[in-house]
Amino acid sequence: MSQYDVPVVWSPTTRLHDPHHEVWVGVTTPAVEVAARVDAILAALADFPLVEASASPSSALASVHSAGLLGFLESAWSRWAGAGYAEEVGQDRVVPYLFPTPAMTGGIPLSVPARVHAEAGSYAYDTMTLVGPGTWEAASAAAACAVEAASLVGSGSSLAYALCRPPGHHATLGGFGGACYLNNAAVAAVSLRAAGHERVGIVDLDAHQGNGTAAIFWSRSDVLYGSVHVDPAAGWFPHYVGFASETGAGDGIGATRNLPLEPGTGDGPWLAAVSSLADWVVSAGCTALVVSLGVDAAVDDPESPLEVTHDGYHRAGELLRHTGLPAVVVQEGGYHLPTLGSLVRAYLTGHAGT
Ligand code: SP5
Ligand code: ZN
Repeated sequence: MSQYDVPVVWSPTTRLHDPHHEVWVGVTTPAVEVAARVDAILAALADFPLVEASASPSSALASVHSAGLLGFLESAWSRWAGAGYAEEVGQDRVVPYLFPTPAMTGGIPLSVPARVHAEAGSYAYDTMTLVGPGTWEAASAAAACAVEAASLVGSGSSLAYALCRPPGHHATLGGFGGACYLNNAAVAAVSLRAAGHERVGIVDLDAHQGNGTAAIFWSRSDVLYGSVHVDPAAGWFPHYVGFASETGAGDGIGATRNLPLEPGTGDGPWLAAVSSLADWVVSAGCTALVVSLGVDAAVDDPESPLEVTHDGYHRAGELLRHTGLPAVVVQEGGYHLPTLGSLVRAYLTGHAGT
């Protein structure tokens, strides 16, 4: 199989979300998950066949996210714009203000707050993941790319790539964060389940553990989640989860695997972890694969301290090709624009066997 056989499912609508800033430890900093990422990846995949997504993501989204989250994301920007926050306080994106965790509420039943700047904290779990004009449209279009790529694989293609952005693996059933709004990999997995695959394996190569995907499938045995990522115990996002001790609950006991690595880890140990996850999904009887392809584990990436090379990503693609499983590759992170496209290409050509 060559690159000429790997469909790149994308949508121009994904460019509509362009967060110019984020808020981190109270400081406004430039956004890294920018619309230019789409074009950096497209440019590097110019000889792959392009497919513009036209699928509806609604039913897949309803099966992985709460109605509350979907309704909030769809309406938040127009509520914010209509309430005049840009003019009155100088903030032109939806930013949470307080978080109704048990630390605040102590178990008292909650009411829905009157103002959108208060309600945002019911769904946003960090201050870095802002909602602006086009965020809902772009995130929905990214989910549509995942549905369409899964549909190609569900109907017989061996490999399809969904150029999803904003990314998705930090989005939970009822929450958004980590630059993610809707969980594209989870959408791909449930779409493959609906296409008849009894057990689907997700292998997450992003530098950060995909806490959203892990949480969505935490208690399920029909979708396995395995991740290699920088050790949260070394002080990295998502900080609270992503530890090796987390292996699932209930029906999902044993269906989650986290392989954390020390900052500074390069190709050798990273590929050993990828190989272990590849063997695991095969031995567990998965018949289809979803790859959460973050390329932010690369050495030049500004958002992670892992030191994987282009050759490492190419070899990771080869390792997952050797599972023999049909695969949907979903884009996650990767923030170094000069190398982003070539890293994605390195992975995909490895997975395609070219
Ligand atoms: C999908 C994905 O890769 N999400 C990344 C989420 C982790 N972001 C953590 C950011 C930590 C603070 N970054 C400071 C840089 C200031 N712009
Ligand atoms: Zn990441």
